Amino acid sequence: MIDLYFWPTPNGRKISIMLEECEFEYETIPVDIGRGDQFKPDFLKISPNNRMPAIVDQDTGISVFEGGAILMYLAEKRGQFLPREQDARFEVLQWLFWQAGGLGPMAGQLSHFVNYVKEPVPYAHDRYANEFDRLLAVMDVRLRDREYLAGEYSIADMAAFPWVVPYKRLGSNLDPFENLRRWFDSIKSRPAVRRGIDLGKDWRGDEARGDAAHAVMFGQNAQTVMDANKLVET
Ligand SMILES: N[C@@H](CCC(=O)N[C@@H](CS)C(=O)NCC(=O)O)C(=O)O
Repeated sequence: MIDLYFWPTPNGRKISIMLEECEFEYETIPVDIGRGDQFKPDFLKISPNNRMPAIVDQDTGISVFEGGAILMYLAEKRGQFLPREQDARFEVLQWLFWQAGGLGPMAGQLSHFVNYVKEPVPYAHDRYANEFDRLLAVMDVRLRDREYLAGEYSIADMAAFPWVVPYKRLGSNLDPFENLRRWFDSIKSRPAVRRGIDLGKDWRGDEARGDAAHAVMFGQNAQTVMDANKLVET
């Protein structure tokens, strides 16, 4: 049994998709990031970066935070979606790290300047919009001669897909990217992906719209971390 610490955002959905693909038994523990659940002492012990997703594997007692590490853990536990052979494994890992270090952060910042900023900041918006589109083009080129990012369907695809899902809301367009569109439609049609994407879709609430939620999510600094960790037993 896996405990999934989750909120329905692209980073959370990477893991709900993987759990569904692997047919793991799991229990979902909501981490309402607009209400400050990410600062609760019990959660910080599992996820010291005060971010979800995180998991606890009840079978081993191991806890893991960071989406990429969680995907690797689950893939190794199940023996699926991350090949053992070195060349195939590193095909997957390089695209997994590409997502974690590029597509996710750039799309996340673009989302901030599209959805949450109080005063428009055109320079920042354009910087991240161009970067998001550049990364979509990188995927499109990669997918010219292969069905999935690393050949076979893998955790690299599961990591990238939820960050392509909001492309319209982010002001982008898949029309110039024929190969990416094919990849996107193929992943979207997988029943496990649909179940993973739908998890918690009714509980989003106003976490990013109200001023209180905005302050929790975007008013964080070093002091926030120091204060929250005073309550964490070591
Ligand atoms: N690099 C992390 C990013 C996780 C992340 O940024 N999660 C966001 C939601 S998408 C979060 O928990 N935010 C809480 C906050 O901003 O306080 C991963 O891939 O798991």
